[in-house]
Amino acid sequence: MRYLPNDTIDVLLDQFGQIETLYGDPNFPTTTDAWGGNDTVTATISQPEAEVTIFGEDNTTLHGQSHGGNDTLTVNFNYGWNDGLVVGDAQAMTDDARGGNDTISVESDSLYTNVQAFGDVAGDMSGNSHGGSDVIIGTVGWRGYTNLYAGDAGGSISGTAHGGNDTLDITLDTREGSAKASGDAIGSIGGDAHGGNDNITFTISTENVWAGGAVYGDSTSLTDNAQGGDDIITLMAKGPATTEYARTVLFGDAPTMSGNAKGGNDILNGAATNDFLYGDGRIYAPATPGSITGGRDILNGGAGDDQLSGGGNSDTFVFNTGSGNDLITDFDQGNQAVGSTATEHDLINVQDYGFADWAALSSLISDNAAGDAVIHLSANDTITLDGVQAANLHATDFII
Ligand SMILES: [Ca+2]
Ligand SMILES: [Ca+2]
Ligand SMILES: [Ca+2]
Ligand SMILES: [Ca+2]
Repeated sequence: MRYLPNDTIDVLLDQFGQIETLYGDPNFPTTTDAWGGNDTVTATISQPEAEVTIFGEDNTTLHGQSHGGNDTLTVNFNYGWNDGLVVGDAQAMTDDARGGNDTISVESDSLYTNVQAFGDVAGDMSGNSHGGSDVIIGTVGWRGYTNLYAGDAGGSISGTAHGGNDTLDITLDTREGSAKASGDAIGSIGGDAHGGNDNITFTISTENVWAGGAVYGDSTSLTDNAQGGDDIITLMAKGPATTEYARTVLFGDAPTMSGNAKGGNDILNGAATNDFLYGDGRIYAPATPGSITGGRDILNGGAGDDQLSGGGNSDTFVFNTGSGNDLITDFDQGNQAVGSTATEHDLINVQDYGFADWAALSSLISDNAAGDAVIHLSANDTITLDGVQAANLHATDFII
C-alpha cells in the first residue's frame, strides 16, 4: 500500500471566468493500491463565471484495496454566476475500494450559482466498493436551480457496493431556487447493492414561493435486488408562513422501484409547508407480483396540507396537533401497489391530540361525499384516507 501525503491547498479565483481543477492527491496510482492523504482544499470565488472542480483524491477510478483519505473540501462562493463540482474521493470506485470520510462545505448564497457535491465519486460505484461516512453542507442562493447533492455517487451504484452512512444538511437560502439531495446516489442502485443509512436535513425558505426540491433517502431508482438503507429525512421551513407553492417531495428510498428492490425502514418528517412524503417510492415495476418489498416507515407531515404514502409494508403515520388537512393515499393498501397479496397493518398515531379513548376518536370519523373516511382531529385538522371507509376503521388502526 502506498500512502500519499496530507496536503493543504488554498486557491483564490479572482478573475472573471476563471476555471480551476484541484486534486488532493493528483496522479493517484491506478496500478498499485494506495491510501489517499487527508487533504484540506479550499477555493474562494470572488468573480462571476468562475468554475471550480475539486476531487479529494483524483479524477480517476479507485481500484483494488485503494482507500480515499479523509478530506475537508470547501468552496466559498462570494459573487454569483458560478459553478462548482466537489467530490470527496474520485471519479469512480470498484473492486474493494473504500471512500474516505470527507467533509464537504459548499455554502453558496450567491445568485445564479449551481453546485454538485458528492461524498465519494462523481460517477459510479461498482464491484464491492464502499462509500465513506461523509458530511455535506450545502446552501443554495437566488435562482440556483440545478443543485445536486449525494452522500456517495453522482452516478449509479451496482454489484455488491454499499453506500456509506452520510449526513447531508442542505439549505435553500433563497426565495427562488431548487435542489435535489440523495443519501446515496443520483442515478440508480442496482445489482445487489445497498444504500447506506443516511441522515438528510433539507431546509427551505418560505419567504416566497418557488423554493423547493426533492430528497431521496437512497437514489432516484432502486432496481434488481437493491436494498434501500434506513434513512432519516427531515424537512425544515424557515420563514413567516406556510406558502402555497413551496413544494418538496421526500422519498424514503427512491421515486422508482423495480425488479426485486427492497425499501429500507425510513423516518420522514415534513415541515410547515404542504409536502409530499413517500415511505418507499412512487412508481413501482415489480419483476413478478409482490417482488418489491416496502420498508416499515414512519411518516409525519408536520403542519400544512400534506400527502402521505407509506408504500408497501406496515407503516406508521404520525399527526401532532396543528397537523393541517392531510391525505393518506394508501392506508393498508401499499402492498397492492406492488402486486402483493400479503396484508399490511398501517397505524395512525394521534397521541399528541390527547383523545380519551377510541370512543372519543371514532365519533369524529365520518365518510366524505366520495366515500373516503375523514378523521376530524380538530376544527382545523383532518386526515382523509383515500379508498378507506369509516366503517372499516377500528381501534387497532390507531395509537391514541
Ligand atoms: Ca450514503
Ligand atoms: Ca431508505
Ligand atoms: Ca407539512
Ligand atoms: Ca413502507
